[in-house]
Amino acid sequence: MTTKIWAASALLTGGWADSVEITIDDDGNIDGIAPDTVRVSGERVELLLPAMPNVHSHAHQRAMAGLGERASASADSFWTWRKVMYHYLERIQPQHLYHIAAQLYVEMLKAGYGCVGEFQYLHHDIDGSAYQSRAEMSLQCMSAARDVGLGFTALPVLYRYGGFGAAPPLDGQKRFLNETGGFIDIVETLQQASAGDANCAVGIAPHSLRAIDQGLLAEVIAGLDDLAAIHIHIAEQTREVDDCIAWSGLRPVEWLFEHFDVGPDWCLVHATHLDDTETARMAASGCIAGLCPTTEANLGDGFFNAVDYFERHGSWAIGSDSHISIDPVEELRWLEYGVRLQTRRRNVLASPTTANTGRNLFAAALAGGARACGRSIGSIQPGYRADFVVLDCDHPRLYGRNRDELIDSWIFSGNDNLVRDVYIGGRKLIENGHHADEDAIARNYRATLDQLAA
Ligand code: NGQ
Ligand code: ZN
Repeated sequence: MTTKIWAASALLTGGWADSVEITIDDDGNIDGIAPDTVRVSGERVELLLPAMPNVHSHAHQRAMAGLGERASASADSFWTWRKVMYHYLERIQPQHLYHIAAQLYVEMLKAGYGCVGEFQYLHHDIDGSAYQSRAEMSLQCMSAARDVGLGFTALPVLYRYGGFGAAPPLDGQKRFLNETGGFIDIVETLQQASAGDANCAVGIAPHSLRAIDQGLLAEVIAGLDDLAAIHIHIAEQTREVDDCIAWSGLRPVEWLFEHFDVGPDWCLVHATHLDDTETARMAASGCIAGLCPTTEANLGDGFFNAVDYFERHGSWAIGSDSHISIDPVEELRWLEYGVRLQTRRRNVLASPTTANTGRNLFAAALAGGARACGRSIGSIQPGYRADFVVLDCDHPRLYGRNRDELIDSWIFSGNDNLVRDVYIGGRKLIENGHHADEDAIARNYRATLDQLAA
């Protein structure tokens, strides 16, 4: 059965269109788009936008969001937060991860995210031994996404060392570790599990330059086919940059470009500390900067070099990372507010062709996010997934606004959630702000937290 949606206004690949009839095929792909069409049948919506990809998530951290905010005796930092996080994940077992991820993924859908890049590194049992399937934990995340209906790009994490120069791993990292063969097994298991599912893709995520060495990553890349994307944390903290220079004489992004063929299928997550040459190199390569402004603020990372990167037409995307905020609005807003506070100017991340800041940010994050997830999403055009968001245009924040103003007002005017409905692969999963299974999922989440606290 073919589904039809009729939108009074829709943001298509080429720009705004009115009275648009969208036909969706049985597989959940957009089949036809007919602007200026009188509505005959199909569900009527006011404003239809592509759903936003969320390119960076560590699902397990959803359960500890807010628990890293208590000052310790020493000066708190990214690294002290990491200790708290490592301690928290010590007890998480597969069924816990499933319920945490299901809750998280419902929250993502409700916020208007349509796909998640799950950067999953909690592979093994508590003592570091492999589960019966090495892919057990990543499969739990994949199942949660499929059950909830969220698009999913699995990014199983390659993790082998505790620091630059093949330093031995820390005790708290034993659940993360794999050699080449074990890691390839995880990726291939995920590829088999998702074969034929148009809502799923599989890439890889070397955790960071701290966690891999050149030979290991080269071997893994050579040993795998059909990867949706390669994601890596990079240059997030100044200490990481200093350690990289001390080890190799090169800055992290510099090192990566010298040793790997970084191109449009790479997503460099955070990339907070770039010099001018690195910024230019990233922009020219076509890789995606995976920006997570709320987590980067929360962890005290610093500011991404956005002004220069935007001037150089660099690609980028957003992620909710540690899940202290699950909201594309907040990520886009804080990206712009960061540069306003730094430059003491306004509308800094608008562009010569798109003067409306919110619209410019939204469109760029859709395009970069789709590519970083390695899927045909983020764009309303034939052949792409029917992943849509419908906003509540009667809400006082949006009422009376038109086209680009709607997106600007959504992103820059307040905090209540304006996402009314969300479709993934043509299925309406969020209706009037609710997911059909949200109560059961929330109950399981609470029971999981009780178990972890016991
Ligand atoms: C992570 N998260 O792997 O969850 C990291 C922290 C690390 C962020 N970088 C740990 N936001 O980088 O070693
Ligand atoms: Zn991360």
